[in-house]
Amino acid sequence: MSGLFITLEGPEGAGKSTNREYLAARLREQGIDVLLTREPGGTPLAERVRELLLAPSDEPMASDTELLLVFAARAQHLAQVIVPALDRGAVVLCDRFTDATYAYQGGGRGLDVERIAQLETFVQGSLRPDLTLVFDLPVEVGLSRAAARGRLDRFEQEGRGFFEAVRATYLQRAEAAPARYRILDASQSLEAVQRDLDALLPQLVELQRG
Ligand code: T5A
Repeated sequence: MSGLFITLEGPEGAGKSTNREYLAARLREQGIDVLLTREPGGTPLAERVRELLLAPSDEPMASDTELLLVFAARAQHLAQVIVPALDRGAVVLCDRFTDATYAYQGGGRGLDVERIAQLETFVQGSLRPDLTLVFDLPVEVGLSRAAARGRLDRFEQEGRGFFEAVRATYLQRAEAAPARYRILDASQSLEAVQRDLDALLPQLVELQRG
């Protein structure tokens, strides 16, 4: 695979969706082939699984069901979209990927990290992101941004402790493998976050060309 796999991560309301568009536009200005996608989702079938995962329901979803649905959607997304794009040499910018599984199902739900790691290898083989941008911000700031948009999805209805664990897991993972992660202060103004992304751009272009 000759492309570059970049993932955007962070707690709720961190600004990933807003900034992925910005980053894609900056990379395209450099003449780079960019594929913008998201998880859960990214293909029609995986988007249907996303609906199952995000829709509030009277029937509680077992944590193992949630974990397996996340990886089922990922298997489809990898086969249909991510791997072909990397094979043709594109930069794949993916809004959430397996770090989110460690953060939400591992940190938030408390599922065994070893089980997540086994599924990661089963579904992805040796494929891992080349670079992960973590949009970090205090939980209450992110939740208030998400709440301002109106109706909350199934995850957004969780309590504060869940999201503190999500945030802590992202930061622990970034600390454990600093070469792969860049942490951005997402509590700043949008303009300031985008200045930080601009500062990262030369590095991303070099990674793609190198
Ligand atoms: N999930 C996902 C798992 O549990 N396991 C997994 O393996 C995966 C892949 C997906 C959900 O699925 C879970 C995690 C999630 O709960 P999602 O829609 O991808 O859902 O994720 P969310 O975090 O819910 O997406 P959000 O849209 O809430 O957050 P974003 O994308 O980080 O934030 P964004 O860009 O939509 O911004 C939110 C609001 O804040 C404003 C924006 O204008 C917008 O209104 N904003 C700012 N305001 C002020 N200053 C800034 N710097 C701002 N940046 C953005």
